[in-house]
Amino acid sequence: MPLEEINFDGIIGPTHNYAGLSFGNVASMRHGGQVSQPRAAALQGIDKMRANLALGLAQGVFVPHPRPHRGWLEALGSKIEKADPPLAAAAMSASAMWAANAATVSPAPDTSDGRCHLTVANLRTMTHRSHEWPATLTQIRLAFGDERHFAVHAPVPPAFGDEGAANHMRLTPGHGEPGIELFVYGVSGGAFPARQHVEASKAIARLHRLDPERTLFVQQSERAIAAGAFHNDVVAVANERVLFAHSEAFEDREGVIARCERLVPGFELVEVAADEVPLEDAISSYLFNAQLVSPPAGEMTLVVPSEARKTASVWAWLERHVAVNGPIRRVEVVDVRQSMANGGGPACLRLRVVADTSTVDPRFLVDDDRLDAIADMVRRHWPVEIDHADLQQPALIRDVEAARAALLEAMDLSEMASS
Ligand code: SUG
Repeated sequence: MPLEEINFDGIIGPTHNYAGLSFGNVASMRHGGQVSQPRAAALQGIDKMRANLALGLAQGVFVPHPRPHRGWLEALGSKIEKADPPLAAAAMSASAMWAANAATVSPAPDTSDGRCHLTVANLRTMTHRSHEWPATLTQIRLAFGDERHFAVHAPVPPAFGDEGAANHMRLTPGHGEPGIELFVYGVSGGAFPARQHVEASKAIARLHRLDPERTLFVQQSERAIAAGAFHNDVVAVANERVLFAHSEAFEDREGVIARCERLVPGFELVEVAADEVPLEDAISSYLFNAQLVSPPAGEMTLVVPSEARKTASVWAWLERHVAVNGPIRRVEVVDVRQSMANGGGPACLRLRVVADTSTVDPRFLVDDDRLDAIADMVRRHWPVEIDHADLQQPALIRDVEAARAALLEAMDLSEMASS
């Protein structure tokens, strides 16, 4: 079987809530304190996966992590029932749903040992995300356990923040061919933290045995981080030979373009100028947090969140450019509003892995029937609503733990019950 791009989406967990935990993430800060709808959120995520399947794309999933994270609270000398509310909220977060932050992936054609390398992200900058990595590592080791084809690395040491594929892009003539990899790091972002450290990016490039000649380290613009683009995938996305980016995404715009032109035959830049779509509109609409995909039988398609349609400058830009000129030929709109309210768009919800599907543990791959079974568990067990003031209620905790256990059983993954 040939190598193909597989999108692994995080199934949105039963504790999805709005606790306003992510400083620098404008949507999370704005929606903090609102009532969330975990069941609707998870069903929206499943529908997005169905849309990928309908395009003929291979689809995988990651399962929600155990929440509350009892082990993390225990290590802090606390318990969910008694923890201070901010600590309890961090232990209840469903943030592992944003699979783009799970790991950085270098496909086999780029690495010197011909295996696909994955390094789990340490996510050390945000408290509620810093404890995700052990469960992510367990899951990635299971899904990509075939060492003939995959090399899975534990996170780089927490001295250097790493946010995974959200700050990594790949340009290639075709997914199964050698590509160039761009690691986008932050230095500062005004009042907001830069989450990706250049030393973490460099370490991953070394661990993944990438060719230094085909590896770029690119600084994210300070202005983008300060405007709320806490990850590069909020202002740029790459697919095959195409880089779709905002003109203010990178600190050294000309340098990035020149190097891509030199290294990628047929490189195409689709750039959105700041005078057509201001950075703030790009960030609130998540125009760039789109899935830019190449369906096997179709034309390059941009899968945008419904917020893009509601933002006048963004929708006008798409109407003016897509299918008129350039390589992006179609736009698909998906509704992931529950995730968007926490700053997670269509691209945040998925991790791209280039692999032969027959080398992946099949329990992590889905078709429409498996999605039906997952949706059934969601409808039966996911809470309809969560008020973040109720995060420590014993009845809610009992329900969300039972919900995850039921899902794992339905997916034949009960061995992950405690991890
Ligand atoms: O890390 N939001 C996530 C959103 C991650 C988006 N991922 C990518 N851009 N790839 C974050 O900021 C909000 C959680 C809360 O407020 O409860 C949150 O963690």
